Amino acid sequence: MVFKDLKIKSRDITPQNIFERRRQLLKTATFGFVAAGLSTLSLGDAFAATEDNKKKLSSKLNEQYSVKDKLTSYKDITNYNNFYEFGMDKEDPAKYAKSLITRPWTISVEGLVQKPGTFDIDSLMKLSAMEERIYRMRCVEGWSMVIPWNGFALSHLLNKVEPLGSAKYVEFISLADPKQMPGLKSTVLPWPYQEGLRLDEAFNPLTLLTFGLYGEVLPKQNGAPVRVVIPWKYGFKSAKSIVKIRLTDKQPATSWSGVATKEYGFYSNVNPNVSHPRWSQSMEHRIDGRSILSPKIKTEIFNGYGEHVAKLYAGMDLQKFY
Ligand SMILES: Nc1nc2c(c(=O)[nH]1)N[C@H]1C(S)=C(S)[C@@H](COP(=O)(O)O)O[C@H]1N2
Ligand SMILES: [Mo]
Repeated sequence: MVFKDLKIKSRDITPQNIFERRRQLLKTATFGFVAAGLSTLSLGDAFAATEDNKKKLSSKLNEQYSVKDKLTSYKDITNYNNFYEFGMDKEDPAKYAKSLITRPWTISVEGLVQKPGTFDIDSLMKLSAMEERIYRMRCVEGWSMVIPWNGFALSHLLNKVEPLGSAKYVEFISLADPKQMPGLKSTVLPWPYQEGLRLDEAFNPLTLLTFGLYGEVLPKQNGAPVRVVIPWKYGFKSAKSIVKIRLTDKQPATSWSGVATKEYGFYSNVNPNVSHPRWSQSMEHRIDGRSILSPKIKTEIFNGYGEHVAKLYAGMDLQKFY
């Protein structure tokens, strides 16, 4: 029986083991069969001792939008974070985001739309088929990760509310609740955390409304219960723990460009040719298990997603619109 070897002792199983195993199985069997098989296995043991928010998500790998780079480990993805609502050190979100309450949770979608609405997170997750997308993520600070996300194109939600012809931008607003988020005491950023995209960027199929990673619902430190992921832009564009999405006709203000306009432009496309005012952006340190002494790798324009997104910026001076 093909699944026999999956009955390993639970202490030997990490979410990553299961994920890798599942991907191998997916290559040799049809998806429905594997999904049905997995749900009846004793894999539950592996998760029994974990938090209830570690629920598995079944999703299908989207090969067209996935890279083949070596994955960053679950441990690194969930312990080296930027989520200033929970502190400024990379280890802070893993330590303090436990206080985030992710149910009940709603997103309101409003502004220049025909059908504004409030979406409950659990029904929102069923709006479209969940996909797995393996994306490169590049932080402006010079490190990068390769993360298997779970979600579906943001366009599915945007289409549901029917944007008006006058809508030109999409604004994302994160939760800002001082009772749950100790980092709000700091004035390093204006709260709530706010980000934005041009409407065509928001509709690009790569822009992912994201509910999980490594096949499980998002850990709180990664922006539970719902965030966006925009892989051709620096990480800070990918707002976490979103409560509001607003369609506008004017370019929205964004938290980071409010603090340092020269350093964090509205577009923030990954671009090795446009330096941050204080450092070069031409190289990156890939966090994927290699030694920290190993050489950095070259950063690619649009983080390597040019074939999908370069057309969005045809004719634009990307030195000016950084
Ligand atoms: N609300 C909110 N969203 C946020 C941030 C934040 O501080 N607050 N940090 C951003 C930055 S700088 C990065 S690099 C990514 C990190 O996402 P990750 O921790 O899931 O890797 O989240 C982005 N989204
Ligand atoms: Mo970042």
